[in-house]
Amino acid sequence: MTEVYKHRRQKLMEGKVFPATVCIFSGSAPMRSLDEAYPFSVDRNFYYLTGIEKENLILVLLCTAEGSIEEFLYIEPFDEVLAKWVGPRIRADEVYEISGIRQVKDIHNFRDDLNSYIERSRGAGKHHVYLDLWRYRADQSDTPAHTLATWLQQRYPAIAIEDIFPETAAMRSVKSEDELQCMREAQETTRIAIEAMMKHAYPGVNEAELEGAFDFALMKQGVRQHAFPTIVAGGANAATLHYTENCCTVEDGQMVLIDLGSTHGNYCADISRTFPINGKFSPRQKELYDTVLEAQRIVMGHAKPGITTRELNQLVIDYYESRLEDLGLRKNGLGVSDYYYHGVSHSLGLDTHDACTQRHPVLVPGMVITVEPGLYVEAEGIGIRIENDILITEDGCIDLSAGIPKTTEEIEAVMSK
Ligand SMILES: [Mn+2]
Repeated sequence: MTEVYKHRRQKLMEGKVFPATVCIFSGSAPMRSLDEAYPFSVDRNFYYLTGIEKENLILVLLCTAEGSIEEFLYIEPFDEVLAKWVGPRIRADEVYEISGIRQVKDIHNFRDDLNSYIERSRGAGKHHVYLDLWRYRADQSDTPAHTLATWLQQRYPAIAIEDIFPETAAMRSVKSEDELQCMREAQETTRIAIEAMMKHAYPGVNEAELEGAFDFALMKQGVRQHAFPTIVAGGANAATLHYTENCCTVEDGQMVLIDLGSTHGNYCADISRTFPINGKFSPRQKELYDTVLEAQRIVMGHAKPGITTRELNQLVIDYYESRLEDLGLRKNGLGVSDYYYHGVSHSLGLDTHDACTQRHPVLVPGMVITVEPGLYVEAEGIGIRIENDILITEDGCIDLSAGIPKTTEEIEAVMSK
């Protein structure tokens, strides 16, 4: 794998010329309360370029005057006492073993070193410093990259600070065979855990118990990391798209919507299924369910290079438009947007809503996206979402989630076991 990370770093530096420096941070877990921190989750760009999952590390790539690339990893010094309490910090030989980076430096010298990189390039034109400056919300706290950008701007107003995000996003949005292998593994562990959960279902079960059945089956397979917080939503709870309370009883006759995923090597699966808690679809449930299933089939039939996710979503809207009357849903002036109010696809990878170059990307071979039409009829206490993950190929797509029970017959068969 070392070669994979090396190759990615080389690709990222292609076209960059002296003087230029790239700094990518691994991040650190925010504090939760008193002496307790939130679980650490490595910065996905840092992981993509190094394969290392430790806190407080900085990757530095720089172009030299001679036209070569230098690679450094800044780490915290090894601490014997800390090692006894929370485990060892990474050592230089491990850094090399995982990432292929030979030059390991003390993180305490990072800003002085940065100063010398900038100083060294004096007279050689504008120094470009590339940082991942992605920000999701205006008022979210600064990342280490934002803090560094502010610091650099104050001290070196003549340098140019650039956002590396579009470049890492472009690289990450097309998956290699190694990455796809991880994604297939995540699909398989998710499939096994979903089937375990379906078999565990019974009228009167609590949503939390179903979540527990899924988690137990994942942990039995050695998986501890979810792609995102699991959604288990019985009856009308399913109309709340990101419902995560998972604490209500699911009564006989109700359906339950699950949206969840396992991970493998930090690559995510993102699957939604909807099933009747008593194991048997009622005629009305089946009618609505098959409508969503057909919408998904239509999207998968059109997913190929050249089309955008916005166009795929329009296919769902158009199909629902044609079905609303028959389903008895065109009443009180209600339209499709009252029953379906999210997009059908997003990019999937190291992040569940993966890095993407555009909001509605044009599909290219190697992209992995979700296909997740939904239909939410709150008045009937029914919310349905069916979500599979697909790989875009040269002329169409491959359904990576094909093994996970989906038709009403397949689901009833699993639940009857
Ligand atoms: Mn999704």
